[in-house]
Amino acid sequence: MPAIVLVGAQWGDEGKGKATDLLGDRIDYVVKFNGGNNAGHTVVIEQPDGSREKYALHLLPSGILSPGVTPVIGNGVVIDLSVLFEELDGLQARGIDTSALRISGNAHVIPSYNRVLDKTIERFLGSRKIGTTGRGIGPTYADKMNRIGIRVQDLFDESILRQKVAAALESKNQILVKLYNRREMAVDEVVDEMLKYVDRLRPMVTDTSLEISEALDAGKLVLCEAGQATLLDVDHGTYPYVTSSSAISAGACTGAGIPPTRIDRVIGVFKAYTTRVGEGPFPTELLDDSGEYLRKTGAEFGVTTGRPRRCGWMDTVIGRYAFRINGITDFVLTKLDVLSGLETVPVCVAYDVDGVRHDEMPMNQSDFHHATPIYEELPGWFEDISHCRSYEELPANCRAYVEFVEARIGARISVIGVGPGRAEVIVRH
Ligand code: 2SA
Ligand code: GDP
Ligand code: MG
Repeated sequence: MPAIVLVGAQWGDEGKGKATDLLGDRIDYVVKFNGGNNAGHTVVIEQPDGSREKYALHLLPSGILSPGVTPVIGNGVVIDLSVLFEELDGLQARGIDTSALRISGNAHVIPSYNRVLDKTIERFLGSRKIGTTGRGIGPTYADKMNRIGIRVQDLFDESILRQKVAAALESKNQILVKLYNRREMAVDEVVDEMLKYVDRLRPMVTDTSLEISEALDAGKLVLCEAGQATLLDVDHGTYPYVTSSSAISAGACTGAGIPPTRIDRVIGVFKAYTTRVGEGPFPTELLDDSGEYLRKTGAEFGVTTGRPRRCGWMDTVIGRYAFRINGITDFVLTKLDVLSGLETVPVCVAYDVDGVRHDEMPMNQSDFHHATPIYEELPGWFEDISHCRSYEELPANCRAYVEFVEARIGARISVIGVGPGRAEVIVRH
């Protein structure tokens, strides 16, 4: 059985959590392959009594909420151990069975000094800051590349763990104390914090790459779920305003340990407008009342940090780029309901960069910073579409919007979100 990869097609918060949850009853494994607790995925589940249960997942894959799904934290993830157990305890307290969770022994652990460094570096960068979530993500991936990272498997040999932490602290303390005037950290304090979790962690740790491969051989359906999104990818995003991991579909290969030949479907989650948290270029950003309208109507605030998200119109240049870079086979278009009530809906179809039209993403960072959107204005619709469950029920202008976006991106939109709830979707294909 082939694997499916699900990615964010913009700057994150497209509704990947909900999209994963929708596939919950069809998949056997859900694998988180990049990022850590910088992610914030919301899943809203309608209850039989009409109430709604809302879950916010950070480190755990969203598929953990579906009974019968085996959740996996792959080798490409960076793990804050205290968050891991806090999140597990929180779900267990709400009656979710988390006992099937598997964690790769090759995943890296976020040591306390990297949380301190992430926040300190951002403060020192001042106006040049990235706008990180402050969770220690960047410094931990940097340590991985520098070969001074601490992996989950290191926790099971205290003497090796001490040696590795001591080696890392040689340079970390120089940076903390000499560069940033912070206090020195001791090996014991770092090691003791990690060892607190060893007994609970041990039974969850396996060779996840092997287990996923065996599951695929046995005909199981595996969904690899990306954190963050295409334009936050460390290679293909708006560098340096990116996260530090591979958030595109190819990241599933390295971050889950599966070969590309195993993947045959890539689902791209795309919001009907655009948002971004943190710094960096954003051509269709609206700094006026329309931006405020989208933020309020779409409840655009960070799930992890609570930061207000920057909002702007749909950008199909980005959509085409995400389609190409990820090899997207199907798009899930979310939050279409948020656009109800607008006289016209502008859609960005190309950029003007210093007088030159660009139909594709400009190659140079500074060109992207100067890109001004070229819009086409589509007629809006006023009906509340949250009760629509079939494509035909959508107002004609709303369908015209979907089909216009489809044509500009060059890919089919298979699922449309018309509300945050599990049931608030239209499945077209
Ligand atoms: P980091 O912390 O090193 O990964 O930050 C680097 C950039 O990546 C962005 N980033 C995100 N963008 C959107 N959503 C994310 N998750 C949370 C959410 C964000 C929140 O779901 O709302 O609560 O603020 C996420 N995680 C990282 C980040 O803004 C930086 O631009
Ligand atoms: P993720 O990081 O991609 O999983 O997305 P987030 O959970 O950070 O943000 C998406 C937000 O949109 C959440 O609050 C979801 O509950 C909500 N959402 C998802 N799909 C829809 C939709 O179709 N309509 C509306 N109104 N909200 C949605
Ligand atoms: Mg999010």
